[in-house]
Amino acid sequence: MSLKLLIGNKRYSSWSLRPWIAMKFFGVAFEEIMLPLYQPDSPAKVLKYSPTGKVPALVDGETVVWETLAILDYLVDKFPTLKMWPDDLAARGMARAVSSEMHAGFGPLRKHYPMNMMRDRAKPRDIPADVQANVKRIDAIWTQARAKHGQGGPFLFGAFSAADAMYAPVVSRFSSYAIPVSAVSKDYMDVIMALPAWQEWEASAAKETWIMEGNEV
Ligand SMILES: N[C@@H](CCC(=O)N[C@@H](CS)C(=O)NCC(=O)O)C(=O)O
Repeated sequence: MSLKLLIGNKRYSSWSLRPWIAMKFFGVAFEEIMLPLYQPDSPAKVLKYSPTGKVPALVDGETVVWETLAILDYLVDKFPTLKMWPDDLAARGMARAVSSEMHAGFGPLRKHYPMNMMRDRAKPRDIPADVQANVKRIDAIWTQARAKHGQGGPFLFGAFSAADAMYAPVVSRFSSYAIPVSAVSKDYMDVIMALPAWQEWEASAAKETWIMEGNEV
């Protein structure tokens, strides 16, 4: 039975992008079930699959996995040959640490700069101090990962890993809000945004017609 991935609007659903881009990158076949969020009937529709009423959720037969990091780890266990975490123990430890840091943190960035893939990039915003601190930390994570473990390829830990999936929505935010970053981070962002999976997601997001109230286009 094929895997089903429940996701939200591609323009806005940052959490959905994470397992989606990982599954696409690693060639894991799945059926995409897109449920538009923020509509009056959205919670009831999502609750049919996901006990938290949130997306993403992965359905594998009778098994449902929710929470993004848990979904990625389920895929790691189900498809061990795909090597979704780095092989090297030190790299793997750091990849997991920075992925957990993403999963649990960066509240100011998430709150003030929600993902909006189609945002007009010509409208830069002032960056509040708490968001700036998040940006600085993420820039440091990307720079350190690339310097310590990035020799084998252009991604954070060389080859594409779950850590890149976890940070994909940050790439979108830094790009769409024109947030200045270091040259290393800028190069990394260009690599992510050039991925065929990224372009596929972005093309679908561009076709979405529902615009969140109060959100800049
Ligand atoms: N901790 C969750 C967060 C999931 C989440 O907040 N998803 C948002 C969409 S990006 C959602 O479903 N929002 C709808 C709602 O809260 O009603 C995860 O890791 O998957």
